[in-house]
Amino acid sequence: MTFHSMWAELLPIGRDSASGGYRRYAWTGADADCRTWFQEQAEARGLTYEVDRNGNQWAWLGDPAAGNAVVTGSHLDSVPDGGAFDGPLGVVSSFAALDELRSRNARFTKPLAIVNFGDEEGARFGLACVGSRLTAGQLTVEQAHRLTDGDGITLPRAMEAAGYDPDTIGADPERLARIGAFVELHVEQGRALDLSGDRVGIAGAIWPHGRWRFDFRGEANHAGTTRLADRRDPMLSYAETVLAARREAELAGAVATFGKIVVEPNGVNAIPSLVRGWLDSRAADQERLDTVVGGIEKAARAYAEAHGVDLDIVRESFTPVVEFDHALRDELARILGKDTDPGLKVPVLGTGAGHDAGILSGSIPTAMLFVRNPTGVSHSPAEHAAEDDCVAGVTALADVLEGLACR
Ligand code: HGY
Ligand code: MN
Ligand code: MN
Repeated sequence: MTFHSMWAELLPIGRDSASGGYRRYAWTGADADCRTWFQEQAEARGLTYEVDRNGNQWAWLGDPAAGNAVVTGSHLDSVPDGGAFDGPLGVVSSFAALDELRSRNARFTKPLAIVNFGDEEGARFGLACVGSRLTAGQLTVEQAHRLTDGDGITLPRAMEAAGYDPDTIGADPERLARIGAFVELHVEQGRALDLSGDRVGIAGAIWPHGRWRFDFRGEANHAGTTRLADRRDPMLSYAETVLAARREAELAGAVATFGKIVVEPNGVNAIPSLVRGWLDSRAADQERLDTVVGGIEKAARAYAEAHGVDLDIVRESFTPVVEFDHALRDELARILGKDTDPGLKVPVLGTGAGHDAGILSGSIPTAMLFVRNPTGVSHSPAEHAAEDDCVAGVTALADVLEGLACR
């Protein structure tokens, strides 16, 4: 199967016809269809297919127990109305790179595996990278049991409904101990490669980032009959906090986003009783991130007090800065630079986006390849990468896997 035909097969799964975006949320029907596709790809290639205790899918070439395995892959789930590339490009490219290596008659000296990590985006339960966090022991079973979607369905019940056993979830050090290196290919979520004129880059670091929930609680009342002076309107303090987030992020050279909001009772003619907003904030270093989030929290408390509104702030997730393994990164640069002019180096890029490779970097050597995105747009139906660049990404991944697993 070519890159093109695999891509075409995945393309309709979970795509909303009105928005053109993807709604592939963990443990839903669209996710199940993506998983079936993964299993079929594994079996069509004679790979050993397995699902680990956290619901991540694996396709093995060689003996999984032999150790020092080279693993590649990414995720197939999406944000609400996400693009086609964030995640799936890495999984499709992994199968295509294996096909390329087989056509080169590559002689593997180590086991090779392709992985689809579950629930990378956290669109349904609010926490990103659940599959890799559980595996790495960065999310406890108790914490995972408390994850609940917007309809009140817990993660264990959602897994069960999708036909998986939630009683098995938990840290999986034995699995990680089998892996010598993990390389994730991903569409770039910025324009650095477009600006430098390169098709492929290597990841240097991931910014520290997190999600905070702000609950502003006021008093529901009639929109027509309640005097302005008598209101305790949480929407006002929420709105002022959104502006403060922008201001604090600009001051610190960071980013801060309120992208999700729940309003109760959510009636046109009712002053809200609750406004719940989620802050996503990221910065190049921890100190800056602390400054931004601290500034936003302080402003939010002052606005809440001014409007007679109660405020609770909960940090729902946090990922510290990730510096990818320098030795592995240099190895990738050496492999990818060997056929080019020594003056032409593969660019090394930092990113504000989180990835399973970042989560696993605390346990095993990990690295990432980025493929050019001509507009930089991501987490949107407009996300795009040219097919030529995707194919260049497959070749680069095949070169890297050959360099790591065939020596
Ligand atoms: O960066 C994110 O929001 C997610 O982990 N992809
Ligand atoms: Mn993403
Ligand atoms: Mn992704």
